[in-house]
Amino acid sequence: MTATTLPISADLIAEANARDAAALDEDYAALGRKLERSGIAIDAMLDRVAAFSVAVPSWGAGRGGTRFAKFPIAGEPTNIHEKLEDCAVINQLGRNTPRVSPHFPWDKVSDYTALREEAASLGLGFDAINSNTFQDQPGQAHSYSTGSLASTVEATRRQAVEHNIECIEIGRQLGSTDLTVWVGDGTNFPGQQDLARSLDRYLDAAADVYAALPSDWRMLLEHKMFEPAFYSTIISDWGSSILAAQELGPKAKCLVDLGHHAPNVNIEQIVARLHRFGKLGGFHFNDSKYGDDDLDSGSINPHQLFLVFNELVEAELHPRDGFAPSYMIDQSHNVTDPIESMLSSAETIAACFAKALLVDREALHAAQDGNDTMMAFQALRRAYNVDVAPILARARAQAGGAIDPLATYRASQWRPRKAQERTAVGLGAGIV
Ligand SMILES: [Mn+2]
Repeated sequence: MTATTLPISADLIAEANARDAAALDEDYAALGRKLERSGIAIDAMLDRVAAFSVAVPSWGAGRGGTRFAKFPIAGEPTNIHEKLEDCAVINQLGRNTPRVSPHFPWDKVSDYTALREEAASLGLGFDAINSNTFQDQPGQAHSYSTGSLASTVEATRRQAVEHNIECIEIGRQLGSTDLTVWVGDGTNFPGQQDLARSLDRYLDAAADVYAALPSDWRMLLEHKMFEPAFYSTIISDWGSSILAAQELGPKAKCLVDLGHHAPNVNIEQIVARLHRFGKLGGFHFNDSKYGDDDLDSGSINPHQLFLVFNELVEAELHPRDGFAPSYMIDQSHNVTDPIESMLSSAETIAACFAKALLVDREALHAAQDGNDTMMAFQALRRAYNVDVAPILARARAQAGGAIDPLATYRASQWRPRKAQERTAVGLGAGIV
């Protein structure tokens, strides 16, 4: 058992909580009385919320960028060790992000057993492994400039397959059980590639990766409509994703990134459909206004996030084929401190989960079956309108986290302290 040393002083958290405790007790009691009138025991909700968690991506700990620029902040992490430290800060204060989803080759080290122990010493474990065949690395034999798993070049496809297999091997050492595969393969011009044959090549190569999965692993296929390819993308939508997952086999599931759809698509319906066919594997949470904006979860459309969780709660009540979706934040923090964004986002995600739990399912189903449209809608609206913040704060505090995570984080002076210790990151552009 690895001894745990968390990065923020427990005394500082305790002092901050002592200031906020009386107000929280009052708010929690008031909400408890309100929920009790609807037959809901707040402590049971608290237990569900306390058990909820979402993974954070290692790359999310650094400032993201756009195609145009990146504006680093002083004290940003520059390697996986510093990223783990920052992720530990997020989990220590928020208490609902105990796992980090690493990315290879960005997070490569020479000793993964040591990395796993290092994470454990910070109170963290590892979530899904993300492979990367959407960019070239120094010294790479074959370029991915015209595709990876779907490349027309056999040696390139083999290289992409081998990279994914290496990711599985690393993941085994880190204690992961999911491989998330997103490929940028696609075309920028009509006629550039044969749309049918390129999918055949992808499916053949993906089957080679699938064949290397250990028995308890899953392969999560992440679709995305466009970018970097702007005419056609190989796994562009949930339809392509579920067809590929069905062809690959039971360990292949679909991963829904909230930003990877056409504008105004009904994502909660996609969630229900994927679940219906036992193919809902996981989520990348973020928000968007125009495209794959990778904005903070719930910052633009928190209602959509609530409706997604409403489907997830329904799915949990009617499980099919091992319902165990993996939840991860996938955002690009261009103008905020990534720690603050992920603290705020994890809270928003947990809040939408809590609100979905509050839906009176009996009333909802009765209204649906009786075609009482307004009352069905009101069953959702009543839950959405509840301010669940006291439940989230109580869950954090009872686990040793902060009642007010952002204020406590700022009081800790973490970033200014790290600015003194860490090497400055370079300028440059690039979406991560
Ligand atoms: Mn994603």
